[in-house]
Amino acid sequence: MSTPGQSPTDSPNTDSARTDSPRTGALRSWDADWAGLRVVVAGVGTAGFAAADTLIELGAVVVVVDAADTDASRQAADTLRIVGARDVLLGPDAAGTLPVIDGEEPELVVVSPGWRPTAPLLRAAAAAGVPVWGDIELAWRLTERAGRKTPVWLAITGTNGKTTTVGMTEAILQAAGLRAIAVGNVGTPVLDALRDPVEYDVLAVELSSFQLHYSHSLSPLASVCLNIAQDHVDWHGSYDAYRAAKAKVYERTRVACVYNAEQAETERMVEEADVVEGARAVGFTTGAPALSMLGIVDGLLVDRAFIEERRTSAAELAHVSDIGDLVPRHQVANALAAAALARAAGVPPVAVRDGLRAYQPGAHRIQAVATRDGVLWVNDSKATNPHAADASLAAFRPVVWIAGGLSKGVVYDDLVRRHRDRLRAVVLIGADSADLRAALGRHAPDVPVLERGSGETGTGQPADGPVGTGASTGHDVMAWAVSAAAATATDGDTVLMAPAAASMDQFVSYAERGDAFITAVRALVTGENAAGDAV
Ligand code: UMA
Repeated sequence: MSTPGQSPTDSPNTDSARTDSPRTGALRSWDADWAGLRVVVAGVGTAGFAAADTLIELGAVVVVVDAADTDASRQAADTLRIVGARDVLLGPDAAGTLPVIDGEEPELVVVSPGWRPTAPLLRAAAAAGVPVWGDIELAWRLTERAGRKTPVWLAITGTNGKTTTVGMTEAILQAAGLRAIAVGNVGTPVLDALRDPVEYDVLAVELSSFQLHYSHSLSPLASVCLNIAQDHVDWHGSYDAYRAAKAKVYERTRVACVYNAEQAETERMVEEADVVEGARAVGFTTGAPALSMLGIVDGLLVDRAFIEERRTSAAELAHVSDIGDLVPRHQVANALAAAALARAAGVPPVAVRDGLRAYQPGAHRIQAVATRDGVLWVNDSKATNPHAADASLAAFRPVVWIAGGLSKGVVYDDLVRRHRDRLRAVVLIGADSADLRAALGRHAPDVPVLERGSGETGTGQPADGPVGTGASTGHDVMAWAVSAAAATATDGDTVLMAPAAASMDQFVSYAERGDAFITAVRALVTGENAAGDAV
């Protein structure tokens, strides 16, 4: 870790766009001079809507663009026009160019996280020297506001476990009597929390690699990168670029950079980060903790980082059973990370225990759905990459594995090699799961692979084409997959839907994919016919 006399605006950026101009550089609080600022907001989804709405409230001149011309985008556009957007432009053509505002170039682009840096509009902004911020950067600049409490930020990223960890952090902070909320990638934009009549003490902010890429001056109280493995390589262009985005979470941290002591890569990120003078590196481990770490001793979560006598003793925080029954190791790691962030914010040990007891895990993460004829059905739709699927596959044996979807450019060889011995069969979903199919062919040639319309095969294609082309719906796909798995699984097996891929090729979201699985399994168990077609 180093602490140079660097100003926030000099921070490293991972693309060629500017992060500030003299005008935007002065915008560092809600009360700064936002009036009349010409801003293009890219995207009218959750993040873009919140950004546009906020900027309009601040008096900026806002033009919003979105490639989608759908009922949802039109509805959002109508609302923004009513509240005072200068213009909302929908459709691929509109989203492909940088619009002028009142005959002049925009002074700022605020981009939604799903937009790739290579999008033509962003390239045009970079070429014209217009600063590009994400909605998180905008929220950071608006955090200070006269007459309101300034909430502190706890920043959480990682390839897996982010949503669980922000939820646990929120629960621990609330158990300590703080007004705290989980925001960011988890679903509620930070900007919504800042405008909430509730004046929050602490924001537990889940940050995706996309959001970090477009963030430039965040300075959280404490930060963590839970773990890192291949994901979103297609968006970032390379694993190194993905890693660089994740590592930004530690920049300018004020009190504690929390790292995973079992993953050296995260510790290296801390060492490389420019932090505020006095910030400490704090590790977490599912083993016994060294000095300046949180860890596990005799089934207890203990703290050797945030107590005075840390050289000689540890403070008891909670029992592993406070996290839940049958807690997998990665869940213990998430709880330790959440505890470290909350302790950095001054929370007492007892609140860690109370918060972990109160925490309700989110749906779609290793969720037991039903047992029928000795077969356990588990929904892990949230396993959108190999690293997440690895954790859930490791928890069961033998497994009928429902997998496939948008691979995002990752490789499956290690995952298949590690788990081939526990696989009874693989049911492939996804519009194009060629990468996974090929890895199965290379490393698990004896494991039957079931694909729609092709019976048992290692090479077949879905008979009725990708969903979304009018042939069938995501619910049909999942009903087929569940029925194929039911025909294969026997007493003692687990059917695990942990796709190791994103859902958007066949479903609206991982939540919809998980709901489709639950619906199909419940129909199977109750004997109703939910299957779109027979195996
Ligand atoms: N759009 C374009 N052109 C593009 C890309 C998108 O016009 O090149 C438009 C789309 O038509 C759409 C809008 O932009 O109308 C969508 O923007 P978006 O994809 O950034 O999504 P939002 O609705 O703004 O939601 C975003 C996050 N989405 C992504 O990062 C893809 C949400 O994370 C987040 O909850 C929300 O902001 C609030 O912060 C979701 C996600 O899938 C859950 N995250 C990924 C993950 O967890 O793996 C990173």
